[in-house]
Amino acid sequence: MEKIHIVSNRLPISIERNENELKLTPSVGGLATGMRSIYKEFGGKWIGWPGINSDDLTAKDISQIDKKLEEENCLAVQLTKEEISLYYEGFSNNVIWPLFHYFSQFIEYNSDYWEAYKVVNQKFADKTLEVLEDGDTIWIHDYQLLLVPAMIKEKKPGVTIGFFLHIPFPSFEVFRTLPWRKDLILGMLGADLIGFHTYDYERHFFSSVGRLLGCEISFNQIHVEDHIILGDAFPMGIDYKKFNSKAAELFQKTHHEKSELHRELEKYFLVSPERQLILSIDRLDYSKGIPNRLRAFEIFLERHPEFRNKVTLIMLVVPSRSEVEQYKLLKGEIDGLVGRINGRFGGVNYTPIWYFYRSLPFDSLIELYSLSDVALVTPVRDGMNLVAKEYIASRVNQTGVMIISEMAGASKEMGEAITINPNNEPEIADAIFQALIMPLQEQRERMSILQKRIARYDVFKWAGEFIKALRKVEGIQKNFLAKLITPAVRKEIVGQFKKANSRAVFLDYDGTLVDFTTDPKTAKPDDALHNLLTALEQDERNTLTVISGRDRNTLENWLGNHKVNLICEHGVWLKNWNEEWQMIDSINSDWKPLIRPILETYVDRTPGSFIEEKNYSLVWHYRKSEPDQGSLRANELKDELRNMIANHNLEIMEGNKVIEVKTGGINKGIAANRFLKDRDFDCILAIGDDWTDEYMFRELPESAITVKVGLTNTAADFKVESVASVRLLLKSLLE
Ligand code: GDG
Repeated sequence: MEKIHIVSNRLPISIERNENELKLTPSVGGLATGMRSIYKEFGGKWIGWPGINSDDLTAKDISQIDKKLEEENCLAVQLTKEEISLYYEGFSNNVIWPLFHYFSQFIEYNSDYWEAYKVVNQKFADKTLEVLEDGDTIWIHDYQLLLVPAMIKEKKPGVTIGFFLHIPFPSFEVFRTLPWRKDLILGMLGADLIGFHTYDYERHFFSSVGRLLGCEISFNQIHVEDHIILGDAFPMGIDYKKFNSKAAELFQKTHHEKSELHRELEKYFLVSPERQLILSIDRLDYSKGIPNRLRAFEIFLERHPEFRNKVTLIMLVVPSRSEVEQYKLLKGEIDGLVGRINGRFGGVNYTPIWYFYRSLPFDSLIELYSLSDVALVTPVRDGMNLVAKEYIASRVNQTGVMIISEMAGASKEMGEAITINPNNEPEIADAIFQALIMPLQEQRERMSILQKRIARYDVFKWAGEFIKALRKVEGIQKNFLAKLITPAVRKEIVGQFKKANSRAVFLDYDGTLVDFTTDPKTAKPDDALHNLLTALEQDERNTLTVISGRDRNTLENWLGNHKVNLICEHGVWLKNWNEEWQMIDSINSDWKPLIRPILETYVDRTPGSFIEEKNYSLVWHYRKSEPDQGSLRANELKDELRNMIANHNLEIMEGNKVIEVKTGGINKGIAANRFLKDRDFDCILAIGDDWTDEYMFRELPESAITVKVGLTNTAADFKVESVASVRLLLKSLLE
């Protein structure tokens, strides 16, 4: 059976030493909680660190652990204390975590961390390779293992790999500061599908890939050599039913069956029916905005004395990364704030904040969710935040108010919650007030919509959608590889070409015969190209035509000495090699004064861009501009022009980093077919690289052999990767 293996830093089970015994406990944290519900259905192993240093273990312990984990379908990667300190606390939590959560001031750039990160990632990759069988799929999780996809792909190129990032991916301006930024990106790109919680993180990732590697990205596909990688947003869900039914079950219990916590909480409400509880649950982390939340609660109590004695904040802070200095400092800050607020507003019968610094069992968590009137979730950055979703799922009677930070991925799915900016403490205080006075009817209206949404897109749906997308990318890759010219296909094309007695060869120029340069004027043919054309044109059976968007003068200057026909400006002009230029169709250019000022505005607004004027077209080039800004402006420009072109019989052509406006009814397809009219060829070969060439691929006779340069989708029969591969193909026609 085809299995899916999961790889993550921590296993869903942690091993602890209790006196002399090794004890298994469920791991806390978003990833473990979410994935625990599904991994057994995948039939594979879960590979990860069991949470105990291998230095403290004897060989007997290790075999005992392996046996216990085996029963849970888990496989341990053993890590020493030093590895944990450098790879996990060091690189993962002191470099990537702060960087990806926009806390650059906490980053420790330390090359020892980086070296350890590579070594440990390799350990995870090797452990995974040990259990991998043909046909298996791998799903790797999170920021601690960014290099693992490429490490596995290198050894097993055929395996399908999914990767999911549980934390935000930062904007390029932040990501670029990392010395090892390119290595991390290349590591991730070993995967076939890369998932993020939100579209924003996905967008940031694409922008970093584009800026650092300059590879082709179309829609949500990245092309790196002959590998296609799909990126997409999959907002992680929770096991909704588990939370909802547990909450319902707790309500059914009699007074005596209830836990001590449950009874204590109920006692709190017995004093006065006006009493209300606000809940806050997080791992101890600076990204969670705990101090902001406390200060906002303080402002609220200051502004609303009528709520003192009536509102309590229950704050559960789960210990996490307690070895890291920043976390120790944060703990101190929180302790101080809690003390200050309790000291300021508390009394004999009132403690404003009940503060627990520990983790609680699952049932207690549900009791807190079910009995709190408001959930206060205020992270300054959070990939998703599952606590918010769990609170919603646990509200069996559909009351309760959710206050959520707009910086949490979860806020994107919670339009009915009260959203706040976590840095605006007075705004949070207002939100607390609004939540506490919200009528029950309104609470139910909002909560029922939230519940429907969270219930529908639960953790099973999330994982299912991810796996579905992984299967889809396998299909895309197969399709893509099917068109790529392999040595065998090349041989076949050459065979067909050789058999023919008259052959028409249409060649685009930029991006096909020569590589792009930042300044188009410098993209002259080099000696190797001259020699190649000369060799091809010496064979009487070959009719060569360079078909380009370039203007007449440039092409004639560069290629005039060859026995090559020239078609310019996408088909406006034709020059048979031994004749004068002729216009293929009668056209006018009286529209130019109308369009030029628009393009000029875009030149002013987009540094590095410029206008090229051809006889019958105007071109806006943005290759030299900042890439994101260039494509953004290109889209704006297309929109603006779209309204004008219909009235003037114009056409917009989008080439490689160019937008060209030209008279309608002319394109390379029409031009190539006009050229073929009244001539007889028994083999037609056409090669080109961009959208303007797609006209040619679509409109040439079906028997033509069409080849696209580049890896994006195309109407051509075949693809090659680069100008070098075009030259190789042309060279083999001579053999
Ligand atoms: C990362 C990302 C993303 C908490 N305290 C206890 C306990 N928990 C459970 C909660 C919840 C999980 O831990 C926390 O998940 P979050 O999503 O809120 O936060 P992170 O741990 O930072 O998770 C985050 C997540 O990955 C998933 O992709 O949402 O943005 O930072 O499930 O219930 N569980 C128990 N006792 C506790 O005291 N049993």
